[in-house]
Amino acid sequence: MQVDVICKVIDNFGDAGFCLRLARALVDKGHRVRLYHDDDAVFAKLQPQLQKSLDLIDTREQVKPAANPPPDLIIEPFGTSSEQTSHRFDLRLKHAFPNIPWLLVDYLSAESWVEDFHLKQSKDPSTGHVSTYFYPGFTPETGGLIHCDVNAGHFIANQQKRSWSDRGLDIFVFAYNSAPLTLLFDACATHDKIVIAPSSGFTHRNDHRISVSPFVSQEDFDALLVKHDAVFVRGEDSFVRAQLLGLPFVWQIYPTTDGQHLHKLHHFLRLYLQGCKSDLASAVCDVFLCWNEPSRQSDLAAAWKTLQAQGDAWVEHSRLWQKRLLDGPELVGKILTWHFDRPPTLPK
Ligand code: TRH
Repeated sequence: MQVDVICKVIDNFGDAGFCLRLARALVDKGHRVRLYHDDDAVFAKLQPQLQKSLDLIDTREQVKPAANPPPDLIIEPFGTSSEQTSHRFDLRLKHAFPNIPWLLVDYLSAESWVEDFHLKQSKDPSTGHVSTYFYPGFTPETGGLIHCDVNAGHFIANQQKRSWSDRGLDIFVFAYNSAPLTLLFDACATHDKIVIAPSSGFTHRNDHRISVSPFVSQEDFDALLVKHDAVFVRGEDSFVRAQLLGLPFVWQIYPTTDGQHLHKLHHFLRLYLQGCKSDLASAVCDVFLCWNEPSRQSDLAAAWKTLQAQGDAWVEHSRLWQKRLLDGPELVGKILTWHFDRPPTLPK
C-alpha cells in the first residue's frame, strides 16, 4: 500500500531519525512510502540509502501533495507539536485526503497514562477530520518500539564481550551540550577509550583516551553503538537503539524548560529497573540523575565508579531488558495491524 509520512523537523536529529527509520521499515515490508519533510539538511546527515519505494519530498519545494497513487494511510509522527511549527504542510494533506486514516504517533514515554490514550481518536471540531493517537511504549498495552529492523548479528558481537573487571572500557557518548562531559572524563579510568559523537557539545581536550566519531549514516548507527561496552545516548531514537541492542546505557533525556523531562526520566527508570537487584538499581539511578540533573553533576565520578564495579551485573540486566523489549510489541507491525483491522472509513 501507499503510506505518506509527515516529518516536521523541530530540532536535532530525532524527528527525522524516527520518521526515516519508520519509512525504511515500511519499505522493507513491501510498502511504498512518501516521506514529506521540511529539512533536507538533516536528512542528508542521516544519509538515507536511496530505496526505489521511498520518496523524500521537501515540502518547501513541492507544495501540492502527491495523489498518484493516493495514500492508503497517513502517519504524522510527533504531530502533537505541529502547532509549534509554521510550515503546516500537514494541513494540506488533511485537506487533500480528508477521509484517509490518519495516525498521529506521539513521543515515546514510559508514563502509564499512554496506555489509556493509545489508539483513542479525536475529531477536529472545525473540519470533522479524525486523527487516531498512537503511543509508542515499553509495554504490551502500547504501540511498542520499532524493532523489526534490529540486526541479530549485532547481538553476537555484543555477547562475545569480555567481563568489565580489570580492563579498559570502550565508551560512546552522544549527548546534549548541557551534559557534564568533563566530569565524565574525570570519572573514567586511564585505560578507558571514549568516543564522542558529533554535536555532543565536546570541545577539544588533550586526552589520549578521547576521540571524536564522524556522523555516520543511520543505517550504520547500530553498528557504531554495538562496538562499545557502555553508551551514553540521548533523545529518543538513539536511546531506543541502545536498549534494543542489549547495551548498558545512560540516557540524557531531551531537556524541557518546564522540568517535565525529569518526571518522564523517573517513570522510565522505575520501569527499566523493575526486578533489578537493589544495589545495581540504585547505582544505575544515581548515574542517570547525575547525568541529567545539574544539581547532582558533582557526584558523577563516585556514581560512575560504583556502577562500573557492578558492570557485569549491568550487562546481564541490559540483556534481560533487551529480551523483554524484543518480545514486546513492534511498532511498525502494530501500525499495519491497526490499519488492516480497523473498520473501513466510508467516503462521505
Ligand atoms: O538528535 P536527538 O536529540 O533528537 C531529539 C529527540 O528525538 C527528541 O525526542 C526530540 O524531541 C528532539 O530531537 C526534537 O536524539 P535522537 O532521538 O537519538 O536522534 C538522533 C538520530 O540521529 C538517531 O536516529 C540516530 C541518528 N544518528 C546517526 O544516524 N548517526 C550518528 O552518527 C549519530 C550521532 C546519530
